[in-house]
Amino acid sequence: MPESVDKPLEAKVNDLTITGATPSTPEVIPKPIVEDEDEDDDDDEDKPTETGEKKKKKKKKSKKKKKLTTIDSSYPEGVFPEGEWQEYPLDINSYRTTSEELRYLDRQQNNKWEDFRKGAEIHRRVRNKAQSSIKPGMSMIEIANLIEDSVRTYAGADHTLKAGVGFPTGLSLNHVAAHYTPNTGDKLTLAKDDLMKVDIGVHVNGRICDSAFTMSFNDTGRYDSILAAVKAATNTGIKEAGIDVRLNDIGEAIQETMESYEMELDGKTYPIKCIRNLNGHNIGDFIIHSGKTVPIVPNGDMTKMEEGETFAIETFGSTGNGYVLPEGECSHYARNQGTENINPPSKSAKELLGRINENFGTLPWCRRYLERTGEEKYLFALNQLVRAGIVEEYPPIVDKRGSYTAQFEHTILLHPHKKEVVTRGDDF
Ligand SMILES: [Co+2]
Repeated sequence: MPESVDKPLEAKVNDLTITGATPSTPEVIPKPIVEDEDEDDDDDEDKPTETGEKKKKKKKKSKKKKKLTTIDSSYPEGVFPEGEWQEYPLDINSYRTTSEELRYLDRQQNNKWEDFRKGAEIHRRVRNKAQSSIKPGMSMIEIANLIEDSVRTYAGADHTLKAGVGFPTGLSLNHVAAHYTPNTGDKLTLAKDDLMKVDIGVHVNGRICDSAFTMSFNDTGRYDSILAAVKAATNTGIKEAGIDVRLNDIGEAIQETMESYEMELDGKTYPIKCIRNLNGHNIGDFIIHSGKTVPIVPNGDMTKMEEGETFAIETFGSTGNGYVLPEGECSHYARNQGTENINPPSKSAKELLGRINENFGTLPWCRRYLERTGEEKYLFALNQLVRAGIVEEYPPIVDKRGSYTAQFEHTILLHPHKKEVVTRGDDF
């Protein structure tokens, strides 16, 4: 989930991050273990959806399907697969790789790392299911439910703040780069030539795994070069990231990789540009965009990454302007930090804020999630909270109509001795 920067980049102090990783030291890349499910099972039998009829039909086809269970039942010891390990890029960091003392210090934080690894394993399994089940013709609501119900089932938590969905599932199509998820009543369906960014958040005790990929259903290779460009750019960002690395330098390396690609579309050649006002970001506990911004073009920010930090490294490529603006109906919202002292402007706004705090805290959420808590007819109160500055809205952000945008994203952990691309899988 990217952060968009509307001000000139020079004025920007903190925000998003994006990275991609090129396995510099290919070690073990965890593969999702899916022995406890079959690929088109429905884990959401307990939740009525608009597709009830279709699902019944599917069930007849695959009688052997087993229900998804919690991720804990696959890892009863509570030890989850590690991500991909990479050594830090700067020479001054070479002592870190072998330091016993640093490894000891890292183990002190093991609970935190295990939470990330658990979320990452849920992420890999959910996206594995998404990649095998999502087909053109499905409604966006159906796709969102498939993903989110799987996350909730694997997390198996009795409260949304313990573990589960970390932010609204991004399902942005074509020139829409990010921050689209369907609201209730949305009739949009996925078409064969759509280019869909699937941005999934999974949190465990507030440790958020933020990772995204792009899906194409066109089998003529139409989108191959933009997909290759963005995947390579994200992997460059991941490879360059590390303790003491300047954020500006990561952006510079990402842009160089991304913009070495071009794409031919219906007889015309387009350069693939970085979307320069979208960024990767620090990830804090329960706070998806925390502190530092990881640019995808050089932006003059000489701030360095530091030991112990966690980042989402994400890049966006586009055949359009390489710049996004807000457009369309809003679905994404989050509490603004530091607004605890502002009084909600009405009784209904106060009650709604209570519901938001109790269910999401500072995690981002969308209208559908609010409705799951039992809220209805909340829009007036919600808009009051937005106008009062207590809640921030994050509308869809779009490049030029007719253009195509793609995204890849991983979450990385800056351990004292090495970095861990915790959400890495065998798919991307
Ligand atoms: Co993100």
